[in-house]
Amino acid sequence: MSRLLTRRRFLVGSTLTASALGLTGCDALVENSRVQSVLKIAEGFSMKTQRFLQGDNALAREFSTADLSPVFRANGTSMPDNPQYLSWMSAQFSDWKLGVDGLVNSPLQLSLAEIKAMASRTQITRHDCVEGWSAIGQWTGVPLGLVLQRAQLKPEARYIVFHCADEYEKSLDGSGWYYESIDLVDAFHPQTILAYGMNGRDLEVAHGAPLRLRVERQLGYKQAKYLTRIEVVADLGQLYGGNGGFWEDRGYEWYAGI
Ligand SMILES: Nc1nc2c(c(=O)[nH]1)N[C@H]1C(S)=C(S)[C@@H](COP(=O)(O)O)O[C@H]1N2
Ligand SMILES: [Mo]
Repeated sequence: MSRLLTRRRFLVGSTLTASALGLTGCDALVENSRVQSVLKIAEGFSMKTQRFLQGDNALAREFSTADLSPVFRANGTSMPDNPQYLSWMSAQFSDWKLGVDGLVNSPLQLSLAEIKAMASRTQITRHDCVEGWSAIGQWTGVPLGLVLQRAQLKPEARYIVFHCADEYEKSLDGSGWYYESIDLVDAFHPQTILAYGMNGRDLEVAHGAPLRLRVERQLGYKQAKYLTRIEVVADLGQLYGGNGGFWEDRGYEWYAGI
C-alpha cells in the first residue's frame, strides 16, 4: 500500500466512525495498524462517553408500530448451512437448546418452550448496520438479565459471549464461527433481550431463528443470530481471535456504540 493511501486512511480513520473508514460493508478488512490503534482509542472513548453522557441504563429510542419498516433486510448469514442447524430447523427447533455455561453456579440447557415461558419484553427499535442501512423492527424476547440470574454468575464473571450456529466466511482464517460478546452493563440493560419474535411472528431463519441477541445501543454486527450457547467468561482473550467477536477479530470495534 502506498504511503499516501496509508496516510489518507489514517486521517479518515481518525474521524472515529467505522463508516468514515470507507468500509463498504461488513466484508471490508481494516489492516492498517495505525487505523487500528486510533480505533482502539476511539472505542474506549465512545463507550465511556456514551455511558457517561447517557447513563448505564439509558434506553435506546423506541418507536411505534406505525414506524415499522415495510422491509427489514437480512444481512450476513441468512441460512446457516451446517447439518446440525438444518436438522434443528426441520424439527421447527423443538430439539434445539440454548446452553448457558462458563462462570455460572447453575449451568442451563433451555428449550425454546422454556425460554418462551419466561417473562418477555417487546420493543420497537432501529437497527443500524455499518454497511449504511437501517431498519425499524419489533422484537420480542426474554431479558438476558433474567436468564443470567437463573444461571447465577460467579463473582469473576465479566463478559457474556454468544456462540452462533453459522460459520460465516470460513475462508478468512479457517475459524469462521460467528460469535459476539458484551459486558455486564449491557447484559443487564433492560433492552438487552434474547429475541424469538419479530414483528409479531416467530423469528424467521433469515433473521436468526430460533433465537438472537438484541443489544439496542450498539450496531448491527453485535446482534448475534442463530444462538446456540451463552458462555460467561472473565476475559475475551482466549476465544477465537481474542477480540470478542467475529467482526472484531477482523478489525471492527468491540464497543459498537450508536
Ligand atoms: N450469527 C450471525 N449473526 C449476525 C450476522 C451473521 O452473519 N451471523 N450478521 C450481523 C450483521 S453485520 C447484521 S447487520 C445483523 C443483520 O441482522 P438481520 O439479518 O436480521 O438484518 O446481524 C448480525 N448478526
Ligand atoms: Mo451489519
